[in-house]
Amino acid sequence: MRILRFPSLALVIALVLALSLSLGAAAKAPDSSQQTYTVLVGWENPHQGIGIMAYFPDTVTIHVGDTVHWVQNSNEIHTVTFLAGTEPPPLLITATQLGVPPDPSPLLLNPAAVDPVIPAGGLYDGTSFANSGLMGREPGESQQFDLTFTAEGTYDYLCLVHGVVMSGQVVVVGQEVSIPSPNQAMAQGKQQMAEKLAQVPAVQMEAEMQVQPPVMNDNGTMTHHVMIGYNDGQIDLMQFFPDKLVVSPGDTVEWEMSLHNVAPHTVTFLNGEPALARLGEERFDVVVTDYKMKGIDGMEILRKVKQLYPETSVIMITAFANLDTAIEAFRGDVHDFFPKPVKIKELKASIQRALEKKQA
Ligand SMILES: [Cu+2]
Repeated sequence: MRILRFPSLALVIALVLALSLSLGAAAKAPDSSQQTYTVLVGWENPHQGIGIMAYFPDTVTIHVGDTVHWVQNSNEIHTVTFLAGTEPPPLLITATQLGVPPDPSPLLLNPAAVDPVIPAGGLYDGTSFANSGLMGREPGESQQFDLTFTAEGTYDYLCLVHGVVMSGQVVVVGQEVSIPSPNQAMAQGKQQMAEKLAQVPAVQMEAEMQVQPPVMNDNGTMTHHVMIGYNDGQIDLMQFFPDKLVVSPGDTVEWEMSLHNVAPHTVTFLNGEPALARLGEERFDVVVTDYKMKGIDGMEILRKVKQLYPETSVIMITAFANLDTAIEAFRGDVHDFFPKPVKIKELKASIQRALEKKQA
């Protein structure tokens, strides 16, 4: 069966080729006039926990026959979805609705929202639902999405993860209309990005002002408040406010989701044990560990890393810095050793050196 398909496929290709050759000769506009416009999907600084939920540029004007090429530009997941008049499918769906057991998770990603729906040949005339599927940087998520527009019109799209806050538009005009080049359109996108980034400090301050002050309890202990996440339209701060808190034994810390928040978050304390388990699963270039942790100590992590991957650099941080701990650590071939409080700049520089050493 399979062998039979080849000659027929070859015939189809030959026919298509002949057809396009004859069309090419007859048509006025050659294929080279078809352009590809790139649109960046989202923006993110994962180190600072800042994300921008927007397409850059948010509106792109193209000629009929041009292609729009969306490129994933953040770790945060997004979609590029043309609803064409249909209702947006919810991103999450209950296991019961999907007819699967509610274990281990009662909430699942909705296939109707996260599975790609690509029109035949990537040719889109704006009349049907089209979806990039889940774009992201995890395995199984797509990094790019392309559509070639075949009809004049204005086509709105949005991200099913972030809703209408994150929306864009493709304006398709006839060949006779003069429009910005792909480079000019990208420059516009970069300009929009710079404008959004300039708003981040103000949003950061807005968020910090919403944190509840600590409260003194009857027994003399304190209750501290930490706000989780903050979102101001397209600017999303994936941070804890404050991100560092000094408390006394007996104090309580209450974490609360910000009312201005769109993304799900967790509050998770990692002790050494999960880290040790992960060391067995994959190789890391650099491991940063505390010297003393609940459950396991940093020396044990250091030994395990060196035993499994002698080339991995280990950086140790400790509040119990004295000569003995330092000697013990350096004997165990630690790359660097920092007493607390750690200056982040120094830690970054140390990680950088460790990475360079590895590449050398
Ligand atoms: Cu999004």
